[in-house]
Amino acid sequence: GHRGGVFWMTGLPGAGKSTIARAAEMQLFSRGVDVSVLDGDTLRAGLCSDLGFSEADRRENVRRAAAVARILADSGQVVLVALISPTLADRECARQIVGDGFHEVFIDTPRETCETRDPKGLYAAARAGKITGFTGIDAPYEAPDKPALRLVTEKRDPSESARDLVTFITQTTAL
Ligand code: GGZ
Repeated sequence: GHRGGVFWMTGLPGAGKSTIARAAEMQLFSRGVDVSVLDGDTLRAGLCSDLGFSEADRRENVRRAAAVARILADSGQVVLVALISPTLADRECARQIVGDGFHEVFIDTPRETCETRDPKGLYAAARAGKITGFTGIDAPYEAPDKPALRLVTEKRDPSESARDLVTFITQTTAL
């Protein structure tokens, strides 16, 4: 059967993408599922270390992540991609690259909540003008219209959101 798939997790900075992806990875791993996580931090430390946060660089970041995700999914992996991927057009491009087995997952956390969490102090830095072009403050985020799955994270533990994601993954792939 077709075991692989790409679960493309989009959302604002601080929405919980990476945390939920890592928790879901552990839950899938313990079920014996071949799973990998591609997240912005990891990619930008290596494969995408030449890229910044301009529109063009974000587009290229998304394109590379999609190309890698496709290779991994074609080899049978469940791939969790955790990228802001702020524009509808860039996510549409990712969908084209991945082809069948692309599933958009919206990590739906209001900006105010992300800003309150501010795990790395980047919202505060953006408010203070120390960072410009920060998504949610002075760079756009276009929420998905009809995501395959929406995870509302407010008032819920990341491991609960991860469990919902894992349930969705097992329903959509032949695991
Ligand atoms: C958005 C930024 C920016 C700007 C640095 N805008 O919470 P984080 O810190 O660790 O995750 C964010 C990460 C976003 O990288 P992505 O590759 O997911 O972005 S995109 O899909 O748009 O290419 C954030 C940090 O990088 N960061 N500056 N200006 N996020």
